[in-house]
Amino acid sequence: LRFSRLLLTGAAGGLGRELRRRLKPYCDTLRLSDIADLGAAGPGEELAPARMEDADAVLEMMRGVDAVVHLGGVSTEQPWEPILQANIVGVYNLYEAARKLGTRRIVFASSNHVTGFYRQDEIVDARMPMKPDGLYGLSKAFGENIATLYWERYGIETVSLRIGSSMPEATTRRMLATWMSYDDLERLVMASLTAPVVRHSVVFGVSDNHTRWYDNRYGDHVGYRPQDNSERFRPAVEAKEPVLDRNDPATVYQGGWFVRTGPFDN
Ligand code: 15L
Repeated sequence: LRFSRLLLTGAAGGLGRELRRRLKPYCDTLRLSDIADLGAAGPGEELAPARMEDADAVLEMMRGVDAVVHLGGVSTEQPWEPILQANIVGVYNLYEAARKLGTRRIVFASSNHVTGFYRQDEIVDARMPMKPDGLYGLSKAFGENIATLYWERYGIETVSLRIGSSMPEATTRRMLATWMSYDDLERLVMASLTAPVVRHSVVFGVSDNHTRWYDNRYGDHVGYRPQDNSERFRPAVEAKEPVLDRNDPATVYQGGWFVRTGPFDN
């Protein structure tokens, strides 16, 4: 066992439910947080539900953990207020708690939407300027920037995972490039938790797909080596989407439909 106590936030969400069972073997105690129902604590689990915008609750949630896998917060394009609270105030509260408690490492679920306004015929690496494709991507850009600040000032390490589309199957043309299997997700999170030195590193979270938009050279030291490939879904995807509208922004840009979601009337 590498960790005595690991915290997983967003543990009731799509990726959280997967990682809940996959991370347990690597720690004595897996602490789980979410605002949605987490069910009962299993063996070696403990529940610590907290609203990310509640600084006191976040501090308690973080007390005594070796490291954090932070998936909590809003995971889609939404109006400003929920994004501000969960993803901006919430991530500030997370890093402040890490500073006060001396938490060593955070694995931050960032998103491909930090760079969603690059085109699908461009290759993006972690040093290219961010081009968020909406308020959600903007909030993840904030999360990556606060990670840099807290590394430089306080020595708290972060690996920001610019996750593509981590789902059971690739079901669209876009997902042939953005898909990451759950097995590769586990590989990515474990590499991020265990790499000896990461400072603040940015890794694109995709499988070893033939269609490629991302260049992970600046995150290779983290040691993530994807082993799956979306190619086996291609025949079904091409049958379902034989022709794409090349004038549709969702086809032009890496962020897909996120680039044309909203604006919202708050
Ligand atoms: C994300 O960041 C979302 O959290 C996820 O639900 C997917 O929509 C994914 O991006 C994607 O771009 O496919």
